[in-house]
Amino acid sequence: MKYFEANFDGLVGPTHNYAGLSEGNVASKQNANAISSPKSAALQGLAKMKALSDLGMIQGVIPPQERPDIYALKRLGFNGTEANILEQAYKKAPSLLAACCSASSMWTANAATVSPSADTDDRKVHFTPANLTNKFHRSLEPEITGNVLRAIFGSDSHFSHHQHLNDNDHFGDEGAANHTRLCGEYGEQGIEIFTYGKHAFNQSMPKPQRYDARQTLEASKAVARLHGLRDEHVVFVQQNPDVIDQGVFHNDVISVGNQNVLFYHEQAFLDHDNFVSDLTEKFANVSSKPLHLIKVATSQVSVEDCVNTYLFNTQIITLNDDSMVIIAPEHCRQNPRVKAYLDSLLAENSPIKEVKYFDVNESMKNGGGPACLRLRVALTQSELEAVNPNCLLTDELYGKLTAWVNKHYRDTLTFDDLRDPQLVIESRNALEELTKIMNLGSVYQFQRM
Ligand code: SUG
Repeated sequence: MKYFEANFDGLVGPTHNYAGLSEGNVASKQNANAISSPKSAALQGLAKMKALSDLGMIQGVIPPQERPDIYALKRLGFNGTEANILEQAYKKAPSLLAACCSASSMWTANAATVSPSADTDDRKVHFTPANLTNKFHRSLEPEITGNVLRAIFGSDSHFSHHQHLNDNDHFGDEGAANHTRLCGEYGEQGIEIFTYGKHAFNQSMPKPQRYDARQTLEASKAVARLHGLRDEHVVFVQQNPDVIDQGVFHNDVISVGNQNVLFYHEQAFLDHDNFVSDLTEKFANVSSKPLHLIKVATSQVSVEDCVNTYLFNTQIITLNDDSMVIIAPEHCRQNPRVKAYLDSLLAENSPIKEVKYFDVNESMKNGGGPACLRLRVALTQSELEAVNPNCLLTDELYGKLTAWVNKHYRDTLTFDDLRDPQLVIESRNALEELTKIMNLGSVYQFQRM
């Protein structure tokens, strides 16, 4: 049987903007109120998807959500016509308007946690949408994410969909951004690493002091239970609270894995030595392949450089010839220390043979690198055949989506533009057309009313 790792990238939505909504996310705060370009953002994302597809990877697309989220504004007490709701929110609660317009569903590493069928008790692929409770603008996403995932992975005999965890900080869950799966081949039993930032019920355990930890141990354990994972195939590890306080708001800003490679910074994990011995032992029980732990020292790359360049928010992909390639943001090439490190990595005898750099600057300015933009789903051949084919990138779909973006998206967007009622109409028209292109059915609220 053949196995694949598919990357499902989030298509950037028509309201992409910089609102400084994410405390603890350095780029989001630094670029607050900058002028965004929704069109360039979406085209940059599509260019990355096309490049991976051209490399022979299975590339999927996850559609954006409906924004402005008029329903959220109504629920919070704004009423009247939609134009009125936007105007009132703009005047009386500008932060709420910004939150309800965020295109943040583009970072699909936070859409859900996915466990492939090789790891689960019932041998189905399991999906749990992330509740994203820690940030208001992101907490608006999970329900529609669930609809969208069902529209893409519809077959009950192959896929199992769970409701997102309880909407409460005790179960704060940020999805695959804090979840890494290591394995020999994608279709073999793997080890799933769940990284958390704090304990919810035991307040005496270490936690960051400056910024909130978004993911709790309790949430990670609940997802592992829901997915039917066995204890011997799961590792729970706490993120180093000090790095969260330096802007590492998700573990995928400081660590990334692929098959038998874990690429990470020496400061990433709280109890590094125990973590490594637990992982090494469990990995050896499921795979005969050697485990490559590529640990980057602070003397090679500082945590600050990691946060500024997203060295670890890279994708490590395996090409058809079994060599591994790092998909990195341009920022890594531009930073001399990080570039020197990556050059030295290529000279080493590791599975990583090449680094390819991509311009995803519109996303980076909100703290989202190449890895934030994708949700990984390891699939068998028959599971792949059960995926909605209109959500898998082909040259034809790429052409259609590029034309769709050029037709519907604005070149620039400022905070003042968010109160424009025309933006609601534009966004709905765009999504209505997109649901037809991707054959999604009625996943959005405006289509169900
Ligand atoms: O949740 N930024 C996102 C970035 C998510 C990155 N994802 C991963 N690391 N996997 C966040 O902080 C900023 C929106 C704004 O400020 O306008 C934002 O939501």
